[in-house]
Amino acid sequence: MIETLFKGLSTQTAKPRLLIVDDQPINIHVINEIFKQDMDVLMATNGPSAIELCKSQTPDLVLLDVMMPGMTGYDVCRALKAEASTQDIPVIFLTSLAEERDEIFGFQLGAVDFINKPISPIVVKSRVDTQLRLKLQSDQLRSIGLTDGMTGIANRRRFDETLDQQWRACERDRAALSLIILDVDFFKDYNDHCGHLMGDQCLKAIAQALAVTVRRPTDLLARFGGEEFACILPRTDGAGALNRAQQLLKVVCDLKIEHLTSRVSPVVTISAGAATLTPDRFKTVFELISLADKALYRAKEGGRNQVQV
Ligand code: GH3
Ligand code: MG
Ligand code: MG
Ligand code: MG
Repeated sequence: MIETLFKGLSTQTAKPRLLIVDDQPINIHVINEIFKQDMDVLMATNGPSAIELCKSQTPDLVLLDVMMPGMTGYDVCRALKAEASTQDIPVIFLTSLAEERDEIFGFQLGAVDFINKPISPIVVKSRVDTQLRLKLQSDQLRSIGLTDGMTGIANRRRFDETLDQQWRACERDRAALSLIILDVDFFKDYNDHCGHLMGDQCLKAIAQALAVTVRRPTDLLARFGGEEFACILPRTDGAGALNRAQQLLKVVCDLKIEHLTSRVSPVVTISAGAATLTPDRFKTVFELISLADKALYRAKEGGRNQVQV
């Protein structure tokens, strides 16, 4: 369950994934011997395939040779740091270049360490372990910073970041982007009648049920505000969003959480507003949020426990 709630963020249980880049297969072999027991090792013998592996496999650390034909290790590092999806992967240069200015240049490009060949296996292992520990800590901090503490789903910050990213991606691909905003019906009355602790339990149960339903890897469910949730659906048209919103209403209803003071149903229900836009430079994400918000308002006005678009 936690896996699904944290989808998109790196998991901490698997072996660390290390990418070794060197144009000499014998060098790769020597380093692989040090790490193959404890790590999931990936290998590349040139810059372009190293970059490709970073994008597709997101290693936790890259050990990068500098002198390679065509694209140098410096070029690779520069490319990784320029791209959002790879810029947080730590890079350690491993090179026979031993001049002070080479080392300084490596750090200026964003490397976290610089090791000279010939290597001492135990020193390489210690330095890699240190950087992996730091990487794990920063992944954990990032994950905490993007997660809602009470429900375990994405928080508002992650929602905002993701909506911006998906807006740009859909604009580039001329694809539709849908947004659903959901709000618990008569939740103030639920709190008043059952108490805030039960109210919290209710919100957790709703978040879990919604999270199980939002399954596509590019979709994101987030806690939007107090008792409001939002669901980002990239590459989804209006009909798809309506369909998904109706599903979300149903799974909450099916929880059958007793709500004796609701004026719409004997169990807890939610209302939803759905909106769809194909992003372009004349529109903004705020328009999409505002459209979904207005639709939610109509769902409330129309009697609650319903979807409006
Ligand atoms: P409506 O159907 O119009 O949405 O009515 P409502 O009562 O749900 O709306 P209102 O905005 O008046 O009340 C929202 C309530 O949600 C009030 C607030 O105390 C409660 N709430 C917000 N966040 C939390 C939370 O984290 N835990 C609990 N227990 N209650 C929360
Ligand atoms: Mg080389
Ligand atoms: Mg509300
Ligand atoms: Mg409400």
